[in-house]
Amino acid sequence: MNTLNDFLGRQPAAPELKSVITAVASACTGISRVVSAGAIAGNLGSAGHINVQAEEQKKLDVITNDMLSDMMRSCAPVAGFASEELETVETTGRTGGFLVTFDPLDGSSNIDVNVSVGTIFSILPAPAGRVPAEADFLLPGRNQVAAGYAIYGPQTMLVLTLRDGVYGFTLSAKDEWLLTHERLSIPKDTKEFAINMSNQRHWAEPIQRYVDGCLKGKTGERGKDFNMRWIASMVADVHRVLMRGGIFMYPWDKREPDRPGKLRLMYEGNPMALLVEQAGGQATDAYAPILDVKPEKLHQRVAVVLGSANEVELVRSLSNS
Ligand code: AHM
Ligand code: MG
Repeated sequence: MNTLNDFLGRQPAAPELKSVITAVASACTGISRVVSAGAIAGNLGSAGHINVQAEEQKKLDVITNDMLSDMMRSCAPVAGFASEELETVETTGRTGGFLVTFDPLDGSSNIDVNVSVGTIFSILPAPAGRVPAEADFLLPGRNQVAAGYAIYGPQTMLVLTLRDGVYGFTLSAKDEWLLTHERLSIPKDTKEFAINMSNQRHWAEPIQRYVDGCLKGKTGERGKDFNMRWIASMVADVHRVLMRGGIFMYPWDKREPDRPGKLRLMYEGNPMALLVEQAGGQATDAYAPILDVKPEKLHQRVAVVLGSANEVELVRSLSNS
């Protein structure tokens, strides 16, 4: 079976980009071990403080952020990085190469109940000839040169795009990433939707209408029954969409009207949108492609509606009408 190294060897990408991907994958191998050690290593539970997102940090949020940050500091082509868990960007003093943004442990509310979590990453070009500033990270997602995630589930997998299709690698018992899934493709139609239904009363009217159609099933205008899934781990929900189709939504809602959504553009929205588009799906903020959003702030939020193209298109047309 081909390894990640074999796969990267065949890609036309710059060797520096391949080293960044190898470094991220290596950090994810280590993260997989600390996540699976759980209570044995005393890794579960709260870290006892609140992060820059105003959310309670788990011990594993801190541990995994440190692991990825250390890896980025020692990876020569990385000029700077930004994490969902860190207030500001960190520069390495090097110039050129790449910027990396990451959510070190997405879905961390699930850690203590042993449900799948993941690491999400996005790789952007760094400016040439100078140490990057925070503003250099604020590029629309279309500028990503690569993106992906690791999922720590029944299997640990790395799902990756270098802008030419989406590939899945499974971590072997010998800590090798083996190519197990080639050119993932999201079917255009689906009968499966994922949304946190407990927020229903807060949604905008077009989202209410769309989900109402799914709930009415055969008896409503959609004329078919739908199934619902919500793991509360974006990585796990998006992984299901990439494997068998579906629509995943975390829309804007009325609870905090000035906040575009819950999920973060730079660490969650953009990398997942690139993967989904590369697999033939669509990824929007309900109105327009996420990859075209011009970031204004590092920790900016975004509404997310992604997955099977015909369903995402239906939400977009309801929202724009
Ligand atoms: P996190 O990065 O702090 O883990 O938050 C993001 C997570 C996503 O993985 C998931 O889709 C969402 O938050 C779940 O939110 P909710 O608990 O409102 O259902
Ligand atoms: Mg997250």
